[in-house]
Amino acid sequence: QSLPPRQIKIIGVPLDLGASRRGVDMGPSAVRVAGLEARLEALGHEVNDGGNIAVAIAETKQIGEQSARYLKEITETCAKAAEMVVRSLEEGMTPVVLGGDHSVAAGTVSGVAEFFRREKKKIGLIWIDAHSDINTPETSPSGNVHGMPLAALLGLGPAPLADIFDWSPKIEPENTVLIGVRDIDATEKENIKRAGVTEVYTMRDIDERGMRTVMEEALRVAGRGTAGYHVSLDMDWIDPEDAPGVGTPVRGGATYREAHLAMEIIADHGRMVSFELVEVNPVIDERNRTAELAVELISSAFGKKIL
Ligand code: 4U7
Ligand code: MN
Ligand code: MN
Ligand code: MN
Repeated sequence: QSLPPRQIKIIGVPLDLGASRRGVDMGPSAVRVAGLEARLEALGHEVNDGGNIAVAIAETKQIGEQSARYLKEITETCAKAAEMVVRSLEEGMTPVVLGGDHSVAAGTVSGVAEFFRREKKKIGLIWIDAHSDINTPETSPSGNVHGMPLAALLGLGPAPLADIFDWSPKIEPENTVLIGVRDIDATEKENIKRAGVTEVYTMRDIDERGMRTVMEEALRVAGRGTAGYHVSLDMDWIDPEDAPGVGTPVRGGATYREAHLAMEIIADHGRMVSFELVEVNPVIDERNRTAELAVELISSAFGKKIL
């Protein structure tokens, strides 16, 4: 049923310090309860669940600077996640990171980039999100670090997150693609230009050109001259009708089938080196349906076919 079987390492990161709405720390649990491990095994993969990384609880910590709340604790968590990702790749396993809020991506992608840097290779990044997450503490309207991970990975800041493993930037703008964006701050538009990212596929591009064309182009760009790419999937990319359990819902997202098609095309290309799924919020979900959709989409990304 699925293409070449993989050894998959699940890494839970119950982090909610990067978002203002609480509850995404329960995301990894909700996705496990929805049956992730069994579904991936049914596809022929070997799955090892590494459990959750220990994360600080907001109530026990100081907020720190309002321009990037809990940046210190988030950086510590991201550094741990990055180490776990490096170790998984060293062991020949494909990391599947479960958030938590999207600030974890600064750790996950740093880990993947660090592993391939040792082989003198670059990686691409497929950022699938309603948002562009490219604010810095200077430009952020909210001070929420989950709006900053892409800026960190491209080397714009915040510095502690950008400098995990003491080098930066982790990804080149020419191998970075954004897919499905529909809510970009004015400050982020400038940051996209400043970073030199040109491959931004908005929901309008998907409407006009279709998901298939957009994905084929995006994967080509992310894969050009790289060892492969990391896929970072923010569940708020999907329309809130189908994914109500997210912290920052935005109307006009990908449909159920568009989301599956995107994942199916990623699986067909076989060049994904790691995957992460973030921002599932069980507190506002309806009977775990967003987590169930998350499991379905991960299955499609790992080779589940209709026929
Ligand atoms: B998510 C926002 F201002 N841009 O910076 C910000 F609109 O990981 C939202 O994509 C960030 O869910 C959303 O706070 C972060 C806001
Ligand atoms: Mn995001
Ligand atoms: Mn988002
Ligand atoms: Mn193709």
